[in-house]
Amino acid sequence: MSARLGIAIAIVLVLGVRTFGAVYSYECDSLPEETGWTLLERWCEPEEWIADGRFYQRMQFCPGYDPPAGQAVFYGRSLGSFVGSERFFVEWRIQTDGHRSEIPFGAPAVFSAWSSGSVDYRFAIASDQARFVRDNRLPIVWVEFPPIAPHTFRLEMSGSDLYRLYVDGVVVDSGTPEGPYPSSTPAVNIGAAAQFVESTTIWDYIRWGDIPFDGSGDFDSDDDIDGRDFYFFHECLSNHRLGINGGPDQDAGPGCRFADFDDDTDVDLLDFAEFQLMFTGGE
Ligand SMILES: [Ca+2]
Ligand SMILES: [Ca+2]
Ligand SMILES: [Ca+2]
Repeated sequence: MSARLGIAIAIVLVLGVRTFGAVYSYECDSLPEETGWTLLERWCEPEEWIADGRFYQRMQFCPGYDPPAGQAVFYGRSLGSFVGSERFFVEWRIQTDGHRSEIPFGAPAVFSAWSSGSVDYRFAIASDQARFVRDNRLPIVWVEFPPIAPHTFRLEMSGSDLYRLYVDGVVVDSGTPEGPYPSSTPAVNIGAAAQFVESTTIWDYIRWGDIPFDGSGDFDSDDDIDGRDFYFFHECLSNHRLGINGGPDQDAGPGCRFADFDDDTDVDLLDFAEFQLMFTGGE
């Protein structure tokens, strides 16, 4: 590793990675309210904590209340600064042991990119199934996946032309959106709740912003390749998760196309060599 990259890693560790360039990133190394999220609802004092760069939400029943009235917490954050983005993504990595029978009740885990207009992308996520709703007038999309493992959800939007949903690197739904997004006072809400079954949900990260150009090395689309980009490049190089792997001859997944300099879908040491050549170290 070059001295410049060694320095870059140190910079990233200090910065902790927040809003920069055209990307926002919550890496779940502190509680949401400590990083600018707004508490929307907290019912019956559930336990929440941070461990190993992950945000835990333990949802239990509420003493004195019969189900369905378990604990719940929801947070929100504006997407206002991204209105007009032509190539927008939201990506989050989540694990929950919550039961799928909770989904009709808006539990066990929820993620929504919503607005005051007609365009919403709303998810209820259980251990082995997720429900994806864009509009109550449109068909519900159900997604199945292996239980109680971290899963990577990624939604890409191109203006009014296309939305595409990936789970663990595989396209599970796509089509023409009802309009461009982010638009009409957009925001992201996240949270967890227990209605009839208790659960623990673990968030690893939540990110959104302009989709970086393929093979650019510039994750945050700010026209340089620096330590901030390296944080995400290194993740792509060393990834080992369901359907998304770093290293030679592995598909590194849609979130890592920016790191694939030679356009062969993997992120390996050949890509790393190119990243080092392109590294500018600017801020
Ligand atoms: Ca994390
Ligand atoms: Ca950059
Ligand atoms: Ca490659």
